[in-house]
Amino acid sequence: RAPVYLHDYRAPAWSVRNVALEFDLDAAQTEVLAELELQQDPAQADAALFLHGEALELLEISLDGCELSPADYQLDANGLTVPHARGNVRLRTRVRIAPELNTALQGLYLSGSHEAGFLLTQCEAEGFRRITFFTDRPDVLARYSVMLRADRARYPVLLANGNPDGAGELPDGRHWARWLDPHPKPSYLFALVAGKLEHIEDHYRTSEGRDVCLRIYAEANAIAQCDHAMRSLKHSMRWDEEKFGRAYDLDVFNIVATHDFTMGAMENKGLNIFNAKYLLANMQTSTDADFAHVEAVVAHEYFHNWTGNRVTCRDWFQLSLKEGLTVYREQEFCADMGSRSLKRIEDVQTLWRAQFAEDAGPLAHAVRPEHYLEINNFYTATIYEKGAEIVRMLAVALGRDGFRRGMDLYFARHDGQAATVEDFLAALGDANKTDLSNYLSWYRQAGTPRLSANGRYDAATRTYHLQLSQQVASILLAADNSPLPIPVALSLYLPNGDAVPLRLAGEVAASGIERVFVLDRDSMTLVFEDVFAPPVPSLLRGYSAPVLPQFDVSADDLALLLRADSDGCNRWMAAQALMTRLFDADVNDATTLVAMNDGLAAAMDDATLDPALLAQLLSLPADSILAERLAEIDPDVVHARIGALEKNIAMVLHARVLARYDALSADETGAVEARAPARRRLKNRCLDLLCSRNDAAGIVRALNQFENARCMTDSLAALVCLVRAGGEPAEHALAAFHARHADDALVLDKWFAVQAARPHADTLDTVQALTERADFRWNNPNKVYALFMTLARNLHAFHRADGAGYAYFGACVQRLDAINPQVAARLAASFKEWRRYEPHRRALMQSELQRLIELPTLSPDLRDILQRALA
Ligand code: DPP
Ligand code: ZN
Repeated sequence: RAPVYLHDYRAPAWSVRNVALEFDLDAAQTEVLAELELQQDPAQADAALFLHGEALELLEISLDGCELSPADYQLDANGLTVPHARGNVRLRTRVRIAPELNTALQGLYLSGSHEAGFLLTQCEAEGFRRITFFTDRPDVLARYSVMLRADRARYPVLLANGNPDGAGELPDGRHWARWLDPHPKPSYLFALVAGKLEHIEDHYRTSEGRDVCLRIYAEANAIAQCDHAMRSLKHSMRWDEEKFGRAYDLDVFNIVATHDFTMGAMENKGLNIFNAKYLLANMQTSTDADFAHVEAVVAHEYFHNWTGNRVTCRDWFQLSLKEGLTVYREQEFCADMGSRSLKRIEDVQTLWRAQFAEDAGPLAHAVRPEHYLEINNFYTATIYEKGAEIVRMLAVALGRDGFRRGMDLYFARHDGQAATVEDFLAALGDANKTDLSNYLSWYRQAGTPRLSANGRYDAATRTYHLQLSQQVASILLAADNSPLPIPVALSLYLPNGDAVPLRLAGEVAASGIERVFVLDRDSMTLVFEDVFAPPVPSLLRGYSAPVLPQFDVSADDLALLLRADSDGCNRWMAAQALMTRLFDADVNDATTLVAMNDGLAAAMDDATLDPALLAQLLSLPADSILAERLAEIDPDVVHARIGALEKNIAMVLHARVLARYDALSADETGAVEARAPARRRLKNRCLDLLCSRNDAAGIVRALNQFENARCMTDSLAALVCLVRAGGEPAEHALAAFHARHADDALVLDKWFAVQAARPHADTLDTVQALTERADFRWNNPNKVYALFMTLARNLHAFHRADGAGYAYFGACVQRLDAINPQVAARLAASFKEWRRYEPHRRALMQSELQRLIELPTLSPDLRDILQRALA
C-alpha cells in the first residue's frame, strides 16, 4: 500500500447522488444489488469511473441499463474501474459476500453463532467497500434507500438508517423491510442489522416538536440491562438542545448492542451500533465506572448526529474534526450530569496515561496528520483526547457565549457538508470577529509542549512577576514549529489560603480571582500588583491546556494548593506533583514527604470534601506516567518505587483509612443514586490501601466485602485486592465469581482481566492457561482486550526480564492478525515505548518487533504499526 497525503486531496471526480440497495440477507451468503446515480465532476472530465470494492464477488454489472462485458471494466484488489463512463450515469452491480467468514468485523458480519447470531455492519472507516462497489470516501454524500429481505424466523428484525418505509411478507417464510434516509450521508455511516433481537422503547419530543420513537435492541438475555442507556440517551437529546441548540432530525432513533465489535460504538445515522460493554448496565453485573462509560458513550454517539453526521469530514485527515469535537461535547455533558471537577480529573488522567505516552514515542502523530498508511490505526488517543483538548482551549479562550456563537456559525455554514479543521477555526473566529488560525498549529504539531512558570515577588513594590514560557516537544519537530497559543487559567493564593484579586500593572481595577491569559509567544511576563505577600500560583486551572507543566514551585507551595485551591482539578494536580517528586526521589525527600503526608491527612480529616475527590487525591499517578520519569525505564525500579510510595501512604494514614473504610462499609446500600458511587470509590480506594501491605486487617475486610457485596463495584474491587494478595482466598474468590457469572460475557471479561492484571511474573502462565478455556474466544475483541490489553500494562508479566512476556505477546499478535487486523495492530502498539526501556528489555522488544515485521503475511494494519514502531 502507498501512503495517502493530505496535500494530494482532490475533490471526488465521481459523486453519488442517490443509491438504492437491495440485500438478500443470509449469514453464509448475502447478495447485494446496488443502483448508483453517479455524477462526474465536469472539471475532471477525463477521470475514469473508479469504485472501491474489496472481497466482493461480482455477479452482474450494467451501465445505464446495458449489461457490461468483462472487456468494459477492470477489477482488481482495490476495486472496479469503468473507463468509458462519462457524465451522468446509472451503474447497477450485484455482488455476493460471506458475512460469517468475516472475522475482521469490517463490512457485513455475523455476531454470535451460526445458528443463533445476527447480522450487522461496521463501515467506518473503509468497511462499506466490503459490502458493495462505491466511492467509499467521506466527501461523497448520497441519499440511501435500502431494501432488506431475509428469512422471517431467523431474522425477524430488519433495521437500516433513516426512517422505516414499509415492510411485508414474501413467499417461503421470508419477509422484507424498506428504510429511507432523507439526509445525504457518507458511506461510512451506512448500517444495517438483521436478526432475532428484543427491544425496549421510549419516546422523546424534540424542541422542534418532532416525536421520536427511541428503541434499544439487544439479545433476549440482555434486554433488561438497557434502561440506563435509554435514560442517558434522553438526557443527551435534551442537553444538545439546551447547550448547542441541536435537535434530532429523524422519526426514529435505534441503538443495537453486540458482543462482537472492534471499537466502542458507532454513530451510524439513526442506527447506532454499540459494543455491549458500553450499552448494558446493571448494578449486579456492572461497576459504577461501567455506568459512567455507558452514559458517556451513548452521549458521544448521539452527539455525532450533528458533529460528524450533519457536518462530516472532508477526508480522514480531518478525523479529529468530528472525534475531538464530539469527545469535548461528551465531556461537557458528563460534567453537567455529575461533578465537573471529578470529570475533569478523569479526563486529564486518560490524557496523561494514554495520549502523552503515545505522543512521546514512535507512533506520535499530529491531531491532523499529514499522511497515513492505514487509517484504521488513527483512532487514537491523540485524535480523540488531544483533539478534545484543543476544542476545550478554544472554548476557554472564547468563553461560553463566544464558543456557542462559533458553533452556531459552524453548523449554519456547513450543515450537509464535508468540512475541514480550517472551516471549523474560521467559523469560530468569524463569529467572534477574531482570528484563531494560530490554533491550527495545535492540529499540525505532534508531541507534548512543555509550559514553564517562574515567579518573583518584590515585597517593596508588592508586585509579583510571573514568567510563562513554552518549549515545543523535543521530538518530531514538524514543518510547523511556531509557538502555540496556550490558554493559561490562573489564580494566586496567599499563604493563608485566600486568592488574590488579579490586577495587572496598568489596569485600573482588579477583575476577579481567576483569569485566562493566552501565551502565544515563546515567553511572556505578567506583572500583578497589590499582592500583599509572596503568592503561590495556581496554574492551568481546570487543566486549561494539554501541556506538560514544569513549574518552579516548592513542596510547601504544592501542599498549600492541595489544601486550599478552590479548583478540585488543581488540588488533585498538586497531589500528583508531590507524589511524582517522591517517586523521583525514591521516597527519600523528607520535605516533600511531610508535605504530602500532611496534605493527605488534612484532606482525610475534611468532612466536607467530596469522597470521590478524596479518593482521587489518595491515588498515585498511573504506573505508565511514573515510568516515564526515568531516563531508562526499568520495570523493577518502577515497581519498587511505586510499592514504597503506596506503602508509605498506607502506613501513615492507616488509622484514618481503616476508620473511613469501616464507616463507609457500614453505610453501603448498593444504590445507584448520585452520591453512592462517590462513597464507593473512596471506600474501595481505602480497601486497596488496607490491602497494600497484605495485612490481615485488610484481607479480612476484602474477603468480607467480596462475600457480602451488594453490587459489582464492591465485588470486583474486593476481588482485585484478593487476587493481588494471592493464595487460597484468591483461588476461592475467583471460582466463586466465575460460578456466579458464568453466563454473562461482560462479567467474564472482568474475570479474565483481573487475573491478567495480577502483579506477578507467573501471570504470563495464567494468561496462557486462560486462553485454553472454552469461554475464551480469539475472535471476540472484548475477550482479547480483557486478557491482552491488561497483560500489556502488567509491569511484572509483560516486561518479564527473561523476555517470555514479549515473545508470548508477539505470538498472540501474530495469531490475531489472521483473525482481526485492527485488534492485532492495537495490541502491537503496546510495544511502542520499547526504545525507552533499559538496554536488556529494549533489545528483547526490538527483536520481537523485528521477528514480526519479517513475517511473510502481515495485514496492512499491523505492518503499519510495526514499521512506525521500528522506524
Ligand atoms: N466513530 C466512532 C466513534 O468514535 C468510532 N468508530 O464514535
Ligand atoms: Zn466518535
